[in-house]
Amino acid sequence: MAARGRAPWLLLRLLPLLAVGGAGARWSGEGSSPHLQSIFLGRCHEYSALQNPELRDKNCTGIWEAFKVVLDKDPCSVFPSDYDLFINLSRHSIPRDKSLFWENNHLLVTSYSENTRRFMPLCDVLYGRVGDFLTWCRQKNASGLDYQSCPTWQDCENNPVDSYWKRASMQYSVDSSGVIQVMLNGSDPAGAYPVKGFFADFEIPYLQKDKITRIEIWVMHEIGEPAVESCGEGSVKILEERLKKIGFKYSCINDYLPVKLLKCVDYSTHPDCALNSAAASTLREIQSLYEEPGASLIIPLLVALASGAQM
Ligand code: ENP
Repeated sequence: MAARGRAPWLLLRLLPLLAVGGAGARWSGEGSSPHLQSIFLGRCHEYSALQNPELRDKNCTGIWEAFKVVLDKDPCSVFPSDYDLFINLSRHSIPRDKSLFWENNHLLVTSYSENTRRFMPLCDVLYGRVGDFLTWCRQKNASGLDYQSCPTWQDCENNPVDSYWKRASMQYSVDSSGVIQVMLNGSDPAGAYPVKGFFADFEIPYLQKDKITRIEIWVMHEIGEPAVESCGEGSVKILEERLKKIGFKYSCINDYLPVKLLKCVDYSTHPDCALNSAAASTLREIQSLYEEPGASLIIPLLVALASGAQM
């Protein structure tokens, strides 16, 4: 009786392991997302009909048809250019000053961008939205999706999901303009700016210098964890030097306050989230930005404002 009672429990524990690249899986990544077509079409219709009605003429069925050609291809032979038609059909403009690039901050970016209301990161653009959080690949030697595992960059470079994000990233960069925001994670042990990654290899090179006024880097740190890197340090310094060399105007802010306040929603009693200390650190940020000849008059004014304001 007891043994029979444990069997379903064991099965439940083992099922996810088997489903996500578990025993016998060919590839190291998760398998294709169930209901891929329905999710894709649902997201496309919701985005184009409700969220951005300027896109109401987009043909979601046609966009899906263009996308799904990769589902018939060998899962290690899907190239960014295989998504050209999909991108051309789903492409739309990105509002000036609203682009938000990032690394290792996916959920924070999703919350902060507020479904395009505040910013428009790639996953809030139609061609990024339809694939966000999803995985897809054909079986290696047969037609039909592989629901057990899909290749990642560790298995082969030209896998369907990486090639999709590469192609989408390039388009997003080309279409971005005005002030560009970049949110990095200064608590990541591997460094805030991956020198090889989507941002470094498929976004920075495609930014259009003549359309961009400046780049603002936000280095966010986990609440209560040590800062691994901050502005001017380690890989962030490498990024700053790269942008300077290309000729972009840029600034770097540690723990950009609006985003920090959002993080603090989950740590409301932590000392780092005490509102006065937030005000003090913002003031330090502003001071460091204005510590230039001629800016000295601004600082006492800000100090007076902040001490009176009791943030
Ligand atoms: P990670 O590894 O932190 O997060 C990957 C997760 O974010 C996956 O669930 C992925 O969806 C989703 N995602 C959303 N937008 C992108 C994206 N744009 N992208 C790759 N994955 C994305 O993110 P990465 O790998 O460092 O990528 C961050 C990049 O996204 C930055 O270049 C940023 O500027 C860009 P899925 O379908 O793979 O499950 C481009 C590449 O926007």
